[in-house]
Amino acid sequence: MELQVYVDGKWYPKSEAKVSVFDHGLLYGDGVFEGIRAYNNLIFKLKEHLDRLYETAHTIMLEIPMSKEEMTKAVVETLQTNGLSNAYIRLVVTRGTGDLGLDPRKCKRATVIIITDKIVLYPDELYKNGLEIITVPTVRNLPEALNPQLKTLNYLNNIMAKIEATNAGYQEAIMLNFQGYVAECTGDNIFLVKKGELATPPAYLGALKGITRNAIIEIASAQKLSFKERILTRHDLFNAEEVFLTGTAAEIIPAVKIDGRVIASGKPGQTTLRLMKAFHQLTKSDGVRYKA
Ligand code: PXG
Repeated sequence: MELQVYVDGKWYPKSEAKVSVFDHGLLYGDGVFEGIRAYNNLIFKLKEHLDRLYETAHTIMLEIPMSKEEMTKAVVETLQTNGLSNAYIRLVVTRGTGDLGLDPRKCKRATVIIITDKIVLYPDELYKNGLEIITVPTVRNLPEALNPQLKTLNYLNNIMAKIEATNAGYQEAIMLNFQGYVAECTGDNIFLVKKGELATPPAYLGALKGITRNAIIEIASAQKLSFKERILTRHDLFNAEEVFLTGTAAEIIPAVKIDGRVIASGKPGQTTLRLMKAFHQLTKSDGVRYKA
């Protein structure tokens, strides 16, 4: 059976799930989204993802036409319909169908889409040996223009950076903020370890408050690993003992070479490996269960 996609209260086969060409999500990138994962019938950090979705919607004054409880139920039912025990969940809420003008008041009702699909995993080799990444010219959006803490459908800033990385032969890019400080990657947050201390840039300097980022900060605290949010420069990354990226898709992935500089030994570090293990443990136990 074809995968079923939820659109506004009904399920459609993947090939028939559609929105209007007048949907402002398409015309203007006017909408919000989340990327979530389910591990062994548990939806990881669903509450945190829904909180971020609804907060972003609140800021852009987009009314999601269902409560968080109704959204939870719809996500659960979509996973059950598709019989997926391990899944990538894409929740999208667009401004809805309007006219060709910008005015969101013309869109009478937001469109809610829930896609659940098999997860495409990065090759094992990258987790074992680490990624090589580069800094790209495109800087992260200014918080005063389009705050990177908003997870909106306007992802061109990140896509530009991704293109620059792939053109240069790399899979992921470091994005600096307008001041030249390290912000984040195109779809991941970034951490370093130096003198036994874990650090990541504060979100207000131009990063998404990643849910994986937050999980790592909590694990670090439980493990009595010292942690600070602080300003980071490329120099700090080049001279770190360990660097790794975090995100729902990638989970935790070591970075071993940045802009041609080998990071420490050039191999994933002990702290990174320890955090990876604890994170995998957490995904096995933490989450909203949707199947016995
Ligand atoms: N920063 C940005 C800009 C992101 O888009 C993260 C950090 C990590 O956040 P979470 O909450 O997932 O730990 C993201 C996550 C992909 C993909 O295919 C990634 C994201 C969104 C869409 C696709 O890698 N974002």
